[in-house]
Amino acid sequence: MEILIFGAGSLGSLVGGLCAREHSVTLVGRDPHIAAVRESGLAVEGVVEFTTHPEARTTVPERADLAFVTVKSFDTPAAGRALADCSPSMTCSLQNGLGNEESLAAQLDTVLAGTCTYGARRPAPGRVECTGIGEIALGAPDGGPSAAAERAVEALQSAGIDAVHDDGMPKRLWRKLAVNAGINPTTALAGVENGALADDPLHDVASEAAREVARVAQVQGVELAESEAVAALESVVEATARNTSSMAQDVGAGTKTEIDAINGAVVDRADGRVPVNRTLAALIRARERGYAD
Ligand code: KPL
Repeated sequence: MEILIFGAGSLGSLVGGLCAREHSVTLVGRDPHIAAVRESGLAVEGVVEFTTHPEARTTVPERADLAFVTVKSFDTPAAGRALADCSPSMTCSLQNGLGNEESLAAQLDTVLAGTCTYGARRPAPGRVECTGIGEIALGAPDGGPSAAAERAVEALQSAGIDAVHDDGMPKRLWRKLAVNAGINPTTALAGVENGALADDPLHDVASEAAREVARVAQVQGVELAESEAVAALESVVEATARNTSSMAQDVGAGTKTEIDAINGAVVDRADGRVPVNRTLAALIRARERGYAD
């Protein structure tokens, strides 16, 4: 199968590297990483170790059977426009936040929702470290069976990736949103690793944000209990205790965050009943406005 990875950051490079053990893979991203992969291949390190030689480009190729979108959520509309040029048979979002699938579906046919719990880090151009084996779940964005998701899961499994087809993706996406809404802004504002959220008072703030997400999900018809959202948050805090969340990395580097697709998306769908998410979104946006100073 021709697999295209749009966004060769840490997660995209890891998924692309693992897929390249079985499929023809094209990584689309930015130099200097792409130039390094073109020159010497992609070194996958950590829990699994091998070097592979996917095609590496800064623009999309002519065709693809399956595309994974792994860019930041604010770049999703541009990803959809770029991918429209090679019209993949199916496109799957493996991103943070809500709204990515709708945005891709405005440009592309057969869009799938996905989540990934593999851990990845990109220590240097041309290298990606697998920090933990996890699972990729794919399915129709609105739930229900999907023949396309079955085909995509088979392609991942044939490359040795733990992958499942989930016909309940809306709940999985809201549960992931609860985790990100709790962990990402609190770690970014406090400047701490994820594990710091195990203790009060940060635990209180993060778990209340997750509870609010569960309440909004319920209003949207998704049966996510508050206790399940908090349990998911606590298990990710424990499993990723030594990680710096993506938002903490963005704030540390002074780059744009995914606040709009995470806490901002909760506020937009909530009609004013989410004071913790509203406060966290306002504080992160204030930090972003202050970057230039
Ligand atoms: O998805 C993540 C992120 O940092 O964006 C978590 C799960 C919080 C891991 O750090």
